[in-house]
Amino acid sequence: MDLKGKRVLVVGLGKSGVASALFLKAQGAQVTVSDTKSGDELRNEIPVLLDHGITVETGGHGDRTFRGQDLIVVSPGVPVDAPPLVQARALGEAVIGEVELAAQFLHGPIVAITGSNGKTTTTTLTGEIMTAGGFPTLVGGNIGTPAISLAERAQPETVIVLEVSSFQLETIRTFRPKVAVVLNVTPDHLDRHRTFEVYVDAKARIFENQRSGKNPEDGDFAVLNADDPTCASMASRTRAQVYWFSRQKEVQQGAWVRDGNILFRDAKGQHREIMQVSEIPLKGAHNLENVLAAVCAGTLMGCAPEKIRQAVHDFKAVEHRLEFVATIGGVDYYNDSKATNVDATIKALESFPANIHLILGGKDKGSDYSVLNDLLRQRVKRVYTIGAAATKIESQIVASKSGGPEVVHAETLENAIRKANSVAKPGDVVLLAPACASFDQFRNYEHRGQMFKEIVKALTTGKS
Ligand code: UMA
Repeated sequence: MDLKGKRVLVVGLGKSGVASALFLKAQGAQVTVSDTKSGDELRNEIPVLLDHGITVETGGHGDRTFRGQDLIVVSPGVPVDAPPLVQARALGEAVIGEVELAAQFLHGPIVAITGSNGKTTTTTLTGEIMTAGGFPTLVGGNIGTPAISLAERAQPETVIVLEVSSFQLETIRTFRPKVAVVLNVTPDHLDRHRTFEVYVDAKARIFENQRSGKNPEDGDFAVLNADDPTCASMASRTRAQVYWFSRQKEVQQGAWVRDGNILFRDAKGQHREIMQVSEIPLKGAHNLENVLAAVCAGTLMGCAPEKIRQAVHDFKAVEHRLEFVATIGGVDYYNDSKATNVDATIKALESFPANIHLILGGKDKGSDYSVLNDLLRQRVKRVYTIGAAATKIESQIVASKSGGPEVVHAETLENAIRKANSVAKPGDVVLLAPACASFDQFRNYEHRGQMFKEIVKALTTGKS
């Protein structure tokens, strides 16, 4: 892609937009950036762009800004059906996402990881496995480092491990992972995708440009969760060789568990032992799935079993994913702020047998919270609702008089933590696994998790 002298519009001025605009400018393009936020809200981002000679439009997307562009690069948070984009496409203008832009400039093999939950843990772990295996490796994507920001540092032999979201996959064209991993697919982002089918279709685009290759070694690989029915049904949507992972059954090709051991079987039917399940330092069955997926990706990329074992063994939980924060008066506090959908909350609840004080709520994404009811009955002592979704959650979860937990309308995170702290008994767990996005009360899920940790740590100091 030759960008010299081309007129390029970047839509959205978050992390992806800033990184794309600076990259495009460095490639010699004439760059304009457009964002719906006001200039004041974007006061931190604007100066660096102006310094680089980039034109900035704030406070809305002007019709005329979108006309006559050679290329439009959209940020993942911008809906594909936003009116100016629909109009631009109708006029024949090229509209791509930031990940597609990156794909044009990242020449090394890409390991792309998607799924409704577990993406960040699996991406980070796969990056560490590749590094332990001696491969030059860069990690980025939805994890928080825009893929385009890796382009400058990436050499042709660099392995690029990317977390990719359904939003990012919606705007690809040529993006072609050597290894495409789909961890699981459960309802999420229905406020944007409208239906589960549209969401699944977006995820399945990870396979769109994969190739079969004459010999098994030349082609691409798809790694799928054999225990997740939607994920398993995606096998028919790739030309790549399919490898499976399963925590429940033996697989023909891929990674599975036998007698507490993780095994990997290759295309020739030969299997080898990778490590024992008991050596995994992460809590929860979902993390075993994440490890199995990373074992597949690492092995398919050529990492030796002992290097994989070492990387898994040394792995620490990623921040905001079932992260242990503190024990106060015998009560354990866990931050799972990244549990931004109902399925992630289910996985968090499954990680603790009982006595949970659960903080739920935030910005609703069109979710059905009633699917939490069985686990709420079995494992949760009290629910504390916060944020904009509180009333909807309260109307859908089972009431205490019907065998459910007591529900406390706490409104804010701080209030919820303090109320939980005042009643929790030694052996209880206070868990932030909110099943919602954070944008009603926080900048993002990291901000929410950070606040959780700060408030909990203040309790420690208050008590000592
Ligand atoms: N904006 C517009 N017009 C619109 C909509 C938004 O101008 O119609 C502007 C907003 O005013 C804002 C900017 O776009 O200034 C935000 O863009 P963005 O939402 O794409 O945010 P980025 O900072 O670029 O972050 C994005 C991902 N965010 C989303 O997909 C919502 C980040 O994933 C990702 O880490 C980053 O790119 C780098 O790749 C976050 C996320 O929440 C973690 N992802 C979702 C998830 O994991 O569930 C998909």
